[in-house]
Amino acid sequence: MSSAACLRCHGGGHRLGRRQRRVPGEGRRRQAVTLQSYYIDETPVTNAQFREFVRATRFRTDAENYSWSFVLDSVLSQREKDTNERYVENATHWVAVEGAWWRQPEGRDSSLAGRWQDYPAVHVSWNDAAAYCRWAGRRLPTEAEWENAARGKRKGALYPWGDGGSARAVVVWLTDRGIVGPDGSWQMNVWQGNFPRSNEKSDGYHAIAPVKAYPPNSYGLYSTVGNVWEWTADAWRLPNDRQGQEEQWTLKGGSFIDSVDGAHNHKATVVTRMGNTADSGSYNTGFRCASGAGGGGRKQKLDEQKMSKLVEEGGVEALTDFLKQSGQGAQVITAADLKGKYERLQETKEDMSPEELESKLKELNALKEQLAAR
Ligand SMILES: [Ca+2]
Ligand SMILES: [Ca+2]
Repeated sequence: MSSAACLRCHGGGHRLGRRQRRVPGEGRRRQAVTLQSYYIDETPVTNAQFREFVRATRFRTDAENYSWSFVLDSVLSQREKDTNERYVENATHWVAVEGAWWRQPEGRDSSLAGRWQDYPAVHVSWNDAAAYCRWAGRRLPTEAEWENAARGKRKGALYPWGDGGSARAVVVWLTDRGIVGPDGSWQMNVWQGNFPRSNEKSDGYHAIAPVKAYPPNSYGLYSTVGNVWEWTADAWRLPNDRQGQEEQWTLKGGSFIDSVDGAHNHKATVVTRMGNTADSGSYNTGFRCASGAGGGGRKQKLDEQKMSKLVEEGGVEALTDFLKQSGQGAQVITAADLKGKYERLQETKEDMSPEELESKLKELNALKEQLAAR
């Protein structure tokens, strides 16, 4: 297969998200995780790479099976605009285009001529991305792995190049954050102007950009924030009122339709996230591969993991039963473990409802009593 440059990321602690106001629709933030070392591709999977997979396996993508996919109207030919339906309520700029799939990103009268090597494969669903990874002997990165790699050496930063200073005026704001370099050059592909009707393209691209159009971050990763959304291995937690709906998966980093300040669509940063179903793909959806033993990426001692799961599913009673049955209580929780749990609670409590927080505190206090009773 054509070589995808693969970068090594060292393991260690990572905090998902940022200590900031919750963004509507972006779900819960601020989780502390410990990552094992892993490898991640320097760019999203390109059209040429995806072609090798399809040639080798005769794989049919979800977009082909459905025979259509969503495309932004401003990239369509007049013929495609006239012949296809718009049926996304409140988002009529997304057109359901017959015959749009990864080889024909803008529908039947488009091709990948000139875009094989440098452009990301799009109209890729989670199913398609996972199949590619299996074929390549790789896997999708977890959300924490993706975010950690996108931040590079700048831990806790909102952008691959860091954070910048305070906002004063738009231009200063952009410059401060490194979104626009000192020479006025942009660092990522997002949308400037009045979405979806006008696009000033000051970053050089109206829609999808080549994967190396902008500088890499300190780990050598390109095209993380903006350009195309990227699938991860993590399930998306649906809000309680939507439980029972079809399972969703987490996408990271935003795309070319997003904005620097959240004035329209998402505010594009390394923590930007959304969920979608496994068969969904569109004109701004791609992925990159990872590998390494991390798998789930969340390295925890087995006993602690089991303990958390027991508490989650059956409350403290279930844990007490387990302790009794296993006779290994002393190894299951230590004072250090408990301290760690309190610390993690301190970090994540801002994102919890009062009820959630109260129940967590109750659980921890029960564990404390249990520990004291030994
Ligand atoms: Ca752009
Ligand atoms: Ca992206």
